[in-house]
Amino acid sequence: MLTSFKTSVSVPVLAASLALLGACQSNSSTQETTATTAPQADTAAAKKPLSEPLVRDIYTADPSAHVFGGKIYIYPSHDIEADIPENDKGDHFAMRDYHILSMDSINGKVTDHGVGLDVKDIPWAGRQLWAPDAAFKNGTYYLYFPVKDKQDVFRIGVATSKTPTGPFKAEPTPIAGSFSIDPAVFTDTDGQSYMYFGGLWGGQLQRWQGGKYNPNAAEKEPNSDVPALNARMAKLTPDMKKFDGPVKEVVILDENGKPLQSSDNNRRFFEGAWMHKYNGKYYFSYSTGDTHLLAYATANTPAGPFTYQGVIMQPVQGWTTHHSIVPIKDKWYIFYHDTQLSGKTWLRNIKVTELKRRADGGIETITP
Ligand code: FUB
Repeated sequence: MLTSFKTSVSVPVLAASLALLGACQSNSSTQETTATTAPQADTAAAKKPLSEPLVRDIYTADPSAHVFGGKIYIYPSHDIEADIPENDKGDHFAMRDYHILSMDSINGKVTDHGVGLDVKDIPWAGRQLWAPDAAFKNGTYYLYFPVKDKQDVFRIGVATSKTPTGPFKAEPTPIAGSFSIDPAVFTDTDGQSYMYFGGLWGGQLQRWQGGKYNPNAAEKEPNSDVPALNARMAKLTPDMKKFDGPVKEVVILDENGKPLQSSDNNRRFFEGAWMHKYNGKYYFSYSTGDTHLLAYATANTPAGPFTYQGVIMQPVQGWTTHHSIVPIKDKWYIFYHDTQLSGKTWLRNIKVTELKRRADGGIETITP
């Protein structure tokens, strides 16, 4: 069960043991068992994480990084201690605002620009400001954010600013037709922007079968041999504030061209979508949730269908894993988070490391 797993991996040694084992595991209960019986090999390496937290005076997570005007801007969640017990719906992630961060270079100083958007300034919002993303077009910066509305249903909103660090002003209503969590906005080389979004369990995606919210639907997706529930994507209008056309499913196929199954926890989409383009190919990357991997699939068009390719990052310390991938100068970087500073799954810290590719464009797996 999710809650007990979270508790069981809150120390670095077990997290590193999981990292060695992650890709071979078939489901979350296997992972729990393996984690508690894994030999503590490689102890020295296990104690040293691949990279250090970018910020230490506040807790940050879900980093969406972008380069605007030659500078690196990071749009993370701002984790807080709300003293809410952990559950599978993620109520303990009770964030209330966003702090926007910037860096002149990858190893440079990180500046915290303070609160860019507060939940109290979003007219339709109820609670839980989760993973955001940002975009720039026609002289305006856009901040996309998931938050529960006053009926406790996750929707996606947009706020605008003339500067990348805000303050951002939220539109009076959520984006029409939006639902669930974790918006990631990708602008293609032809200028068309798309939003990828969705998340299972606490992200409520499984409650949106047939395009309508069902408050009585299960809290989790079916763990059986039926096609997996997919992330969603939609074109954005030129003003970046609406969906331009229908919401579509981001279908991920296996090596035989069959849709991934719901029971395929090591490969199916769970949350935390990201899109980037490399050498003309579209790379859709995401978290596998209860198996704690960052995985990716590729396609020849932004709408897919995508074909599963492999693991980008083995499990980090903490239950959630969430990332963004961005080119900076002549290299590619992955921004991600773990719980190195707190050991608590809801108090995370963001990090960055280089993303390396094989000659065929495949991504080398990172052990964090
Ligand atoms: O930060 C809250 C949620 O945790 C995010 O929306 C998910 O992607 C996971 O990182």
